[in-house]
Amino acid sequence: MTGLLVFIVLVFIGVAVWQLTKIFHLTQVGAAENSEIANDNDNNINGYLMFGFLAFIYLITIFCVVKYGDLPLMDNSASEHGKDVDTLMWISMILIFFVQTITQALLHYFAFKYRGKKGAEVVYFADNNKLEFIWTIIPVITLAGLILYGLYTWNNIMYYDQEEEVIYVELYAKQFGWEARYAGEDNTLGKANVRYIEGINTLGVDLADPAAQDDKVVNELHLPKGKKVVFKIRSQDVLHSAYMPHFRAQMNCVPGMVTQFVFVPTVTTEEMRQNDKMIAKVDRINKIRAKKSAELVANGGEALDPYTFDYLLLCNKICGASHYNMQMKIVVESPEDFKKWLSEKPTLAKQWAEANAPAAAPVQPEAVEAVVDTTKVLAQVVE
Ligand SMILES: [Cu+2]
Repeated sequence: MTGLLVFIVLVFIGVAVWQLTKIFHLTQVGAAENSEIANDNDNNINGYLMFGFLAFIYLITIFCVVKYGDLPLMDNSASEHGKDVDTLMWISMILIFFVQTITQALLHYFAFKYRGKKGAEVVYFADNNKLEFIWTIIPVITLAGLILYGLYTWNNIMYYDQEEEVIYVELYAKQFGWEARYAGEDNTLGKANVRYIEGINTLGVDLADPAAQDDKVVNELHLPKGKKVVFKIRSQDVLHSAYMPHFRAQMNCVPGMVTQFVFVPTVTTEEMRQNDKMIAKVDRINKIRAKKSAELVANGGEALDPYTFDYLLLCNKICGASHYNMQMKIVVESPEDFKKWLSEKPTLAKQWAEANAPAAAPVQPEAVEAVVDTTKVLAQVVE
């Protein structure tokens, strides 16, 4: 709040100074040459400032690459197709970096070279076919190559053979959280519709559907290493986006339709925790947390727990006030551990039956009183 007030005050001071200078200029009318027209000195200053700005954008780029270059996820992927996405990303980034470095230098150099000079003549020509052909055909070829390569990669990622052995998992998004449903023994997800949402059946599973009888709903996503997982993605309310950055996977969750993503996880959570780069990242996060903890403790608060790495499913579409906190933990483990974990989970049908079982008839309070009264009467009789 203080920051905002200081900012507003500074803006007002700026406006006041600007108005004062204008008044000052008005009082000078006719006194000297018209200072609104740039002279050679102004043009020279602006020409050199162009080089200054060029140096600024180069320096800030170098600074960001050196200081934050290890933060983007561009290697270390934890899925089979991840390497393809990373390669595509690297090619795009190198290309952009190369083109941007050259074009920015040219842009600023020409702004300097052709800065205003008194008496300079301008050469005018309407068009130049050769030039236009060159600067159209180069981007066309480059972009077409990138797009075709991207499409090819995307189709490879999304394709799976209906006959091969896969695990079906449903991801269900809603404001603001995730749930997952496993298809069970029959490996077929039962039908679901938002109209069936009731009580503990938060996904709206059609419990009359035979395929739904062995479905299991969980709040933590477990995946077996090396097995192909087909995600069927739904949303209850608004557009969300299922984003699993470490697996290079992202797909929109659209209310009223089922979207899909397929991948094979290749690195277990434990293995990723042992990865050198991941260890360095976790250390870095914990250093920041330790600093924050010291601040919190100094102000009478509680220290933060140290961070340990976990895969996450995040929402990557701004879907409302708590969007930032819409996440679910993902555990990648050996197929044996995965089987064991899943077998221990109850089916939704069983949970539903338990939650809706008719409760035992409660004891009526009047009946208790009547018993007490009878005891009293009996006691009196005995006396
Ligand atoms: Cu969301």
